[in-house]
Amino acid sequence: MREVAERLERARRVAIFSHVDPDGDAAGSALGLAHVLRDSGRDARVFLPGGAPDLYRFLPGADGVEADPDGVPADRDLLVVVDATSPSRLAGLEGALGSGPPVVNVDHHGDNTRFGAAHWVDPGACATALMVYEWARAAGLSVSPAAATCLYAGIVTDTGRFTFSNTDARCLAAAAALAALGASPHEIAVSVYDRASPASVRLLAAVLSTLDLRAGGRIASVHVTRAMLEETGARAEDSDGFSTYPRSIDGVQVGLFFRETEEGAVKVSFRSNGGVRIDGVAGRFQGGGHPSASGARVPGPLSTAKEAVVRAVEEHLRGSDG
Ligand SMILES: [Mn+2]
Repeated sequence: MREVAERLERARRVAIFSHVDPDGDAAGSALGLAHVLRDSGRDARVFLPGGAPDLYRFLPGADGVEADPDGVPADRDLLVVVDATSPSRLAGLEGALGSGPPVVNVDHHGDNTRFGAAHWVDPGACATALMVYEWARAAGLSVSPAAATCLYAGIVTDTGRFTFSNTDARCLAAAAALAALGASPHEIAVSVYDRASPASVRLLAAVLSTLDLRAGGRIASVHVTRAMLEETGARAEDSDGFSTYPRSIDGVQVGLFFRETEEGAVKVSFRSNGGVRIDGVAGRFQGGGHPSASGARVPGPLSTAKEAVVRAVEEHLRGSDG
């Protein structure tokens, strides 16, 4: 942490980047860091691939989020990448790194490639937003209600509302402190979780009807196709939370969620129960993530991708049976 902290302290004009398909922690940690830096007299710009996701537009500062830059903004003296395991996760932003100012890498994914001039990777942190909060406290910097709101949002979403196995005393203590600093747990929960459109509920019904149980009920999967999005009028991001359903079924050790992308590839979310590690299987498909929550992007079509992934998970479960 120390070298990253020193570089942040010296920086005056910072650009902050995060990963493709920005989730609550990507947006929350990037915006929270930007608030803390600005409140301590720095200039900070936030870049997210595709801009701020609709779901996180309510976060203070989301209006100012910029999409892919044309190269590194020339006046920056430090680039900070948050919540991204490798530069390839930055998609269109990847090209902005490497030629310009030094990069520091702040992340909580154990499989982070430790890229950048300095890195701070803490797999024990429930969210990158937690790390940003702890850095701000250690540096003696103030955390405004706006910053607290962004950082809390990162923590609550990356812990599945404080239910995933990464939820621990450290993360709850930070959440409590952020609430004391002005984050509203209720308003954030309503903004993120209680805002289903009719189309998104119809999409959920369609997706759940694809439920497929394999390996004697130890593997469960559901999928969403482009056609289902068209038929229901839902948006791709409306399915963001659906990966939790297959895993929640009694007896399921691995839950899979397959999403057909616009380009014809298939995004796979891996979720596991009961100490089954799933990040290695995601890694076989050039993906990665956390031991019980990982992701990968697999070539289509959907049926082929699904069979390949299910087979790999079956093999993995047989292997872990010893
Ligand atoms: Mn995260």
